[in-house]
Amino acid sequence: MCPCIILTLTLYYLNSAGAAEPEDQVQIQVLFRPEECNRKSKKGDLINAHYDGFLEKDGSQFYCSRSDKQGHPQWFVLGVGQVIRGLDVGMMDMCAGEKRKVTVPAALAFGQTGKGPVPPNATVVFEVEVLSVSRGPRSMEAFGQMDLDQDKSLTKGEVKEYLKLEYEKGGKPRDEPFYEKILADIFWKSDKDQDGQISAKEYNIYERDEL
Ligand SMILES: [Ca+2]
Ligand SMILES: [Ca+2]
Repeated sequence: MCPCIILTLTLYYLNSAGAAEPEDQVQIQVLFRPEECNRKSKKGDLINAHYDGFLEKDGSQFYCSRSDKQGHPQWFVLGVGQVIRGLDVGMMDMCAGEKRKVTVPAALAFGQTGKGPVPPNATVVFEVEVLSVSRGPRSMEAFGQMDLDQDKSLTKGEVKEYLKLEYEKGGKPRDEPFYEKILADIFWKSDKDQDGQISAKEYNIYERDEL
C-alpha cells in the first residue's frame, strides 16, 4: 500500500472516529434575511450571488465579486465544488436577498498552500449576498420535464426539445448548429456508457435521492 493511501485511510478513520468534521468549523452569521422567502438554497441549486473575500487575520480584502469580472454577480451550482468547500457549506439554506458573513477555516478554503493573495493556512471571511436561488441545471425536476416518454432515460431529441424551450423562454432562440454543439457536449460528458441515452443514474451526478 502506498503511503498516500495509508494517509487517506488514517484521515478517514480519524473523521469517522468522531473527530470534529471540518464542515462544522464553518461559521455562519446571518446579516440580513428577507421576510419573504420562497425558496431556500439547497445542493444542486443555481445561485447568483456576490461574495467578497477577506483574510481573517487583518481584514484585508483579496476578492471582490463586485469589481472582478465587470462587477457581475457570480453564477454557480451550490454544493458541487464550483466554489470553495466552505462556501458550498456556508451558503446552504439561503433565501434570495439574504446576506451572510461566512468564516471558513483554511482546510475548507485555500488550504496549506494558499492561492494568489491568500497566504498558506489562512482562515478567510466571505461576505455573501444571494441575489437569486433557482432550480439547478441538473435538478430531477428538469429531468422529469425532459423525459417526454417517461422511460427514465433521455434521448438527444428529448434534451434538444428542452433546450429549445428554455432558450426560447429566455428570448434567445438559437440556430441548429448551436444546439448540435451543446448536445454533443452534454452527451460526451454525461452518456458514460455511450449508448446514446442519458439514464437517470448518469444524469444524477449530484447523487441526490429525489428519484
Ligand atoms: Ca426518455
Ligand atoms: Ca447512457
